[in-house]
Amino acid sequence: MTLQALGWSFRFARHVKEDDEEFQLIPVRVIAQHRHKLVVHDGTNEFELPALGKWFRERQSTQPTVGDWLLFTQQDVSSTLILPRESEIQRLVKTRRTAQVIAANVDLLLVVIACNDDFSESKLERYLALAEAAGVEAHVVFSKMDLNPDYTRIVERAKPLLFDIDCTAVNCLDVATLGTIRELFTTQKTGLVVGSSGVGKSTMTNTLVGESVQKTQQTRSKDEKGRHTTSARRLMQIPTGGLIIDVPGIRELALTGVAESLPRTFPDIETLAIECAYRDCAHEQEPNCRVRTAVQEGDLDARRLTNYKRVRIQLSPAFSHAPKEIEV
Ligand SMILES: Nc1nc2c(ncn2[C@@H]2O[C@H](COP(=O)(O)OP(=O)(O)OP(=O)(O)O)[C@@H](O)[C@H]2O)c(=O)[nH]1
Ligand SMILES: [Mg+2]
Ligand SMILES: [Zn+2]
Repeated sequence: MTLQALGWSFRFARHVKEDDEEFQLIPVRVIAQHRHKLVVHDGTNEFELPALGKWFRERQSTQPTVGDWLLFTQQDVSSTLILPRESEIQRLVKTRRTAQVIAANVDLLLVVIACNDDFSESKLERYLALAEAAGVEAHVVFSKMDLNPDYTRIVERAKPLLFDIDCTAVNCLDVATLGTIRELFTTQKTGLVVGSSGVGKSTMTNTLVGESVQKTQQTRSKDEKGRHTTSARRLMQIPTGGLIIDVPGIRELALTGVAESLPRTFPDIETLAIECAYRDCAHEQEPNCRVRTAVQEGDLDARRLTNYKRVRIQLSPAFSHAPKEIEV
């Protein structure tokens, strides 16, 4: 494997300074995170790094996480640096009222929705908003197509909400249906799989990654107790290119950053809003609100407007002090 196959590119290389090379700091990617250690890869070898105290005293989001690029030398582990992130996806830890970064430097969010009751328009919109606010490309995967003879009806319901975002219907157990998904990764992209529990995230990941990982896991379980608690999150390589992160049991994803507008997820509403009388129209009681008129005239779904307002509030700068939760 090369550094490029791990996702290394100029986007990260530009942060490496001459000094770093002098100190023989080499780039490594965090491929797994355990309670007391990180597993990093330099393109040739895997190393284990103690989860350093200096990181753990800081805000949790500055601790290295799966997907991070570090500059590291075995001579002096304490001089390890974490490179600026291109993106981060957070999870809200309700009990501790903090956000935990579950993956860094993600290029692609694979939103998995099953072709059954799992689908709802509002859920899809919230996932798309989440990807847009995080600055990450989204692709919608409709799973379990094989279990629903009418699965195209679900896809048809979703299509008007997708605009320039693509979708694919798949059977996660059948590799022949995953060609399009595999293609998305071939430029060494890093993808994170999200979706409700049971929709097929792990099944799709396993099918894409193939036997190699399953073998690794079998080998691990022999020599390592408590496998389940140790490798909950791992960056896995797809043999045809790219890297994939499957997160078990993810419920609440939080949003990083704030988005004043969501032109990609809600282009229809934001285009209408240009014609509202007030520039900061909230589309509530204001006179001459073009958006509300569109609802009254049947050109815009009232449900969609309600969901738009909800997502906007969650992403507004006024909420920026707290992790922004989007229940998906
Ligand atoms: N027929 C069929 N079964 C599927 C498909 N995708 C997943 N399954 C089955 O659905 C069940 C749940 O799949 P998982 O991959 O564990 O779901 P998950 O999204 O990873 O769930 P969590 O880890 O709990 O978030 C398994 O029994 C899979 O075999 C599919 O496309 N078709
Ligand atoms: Mg799973
Ligand atoms: Zn308005």
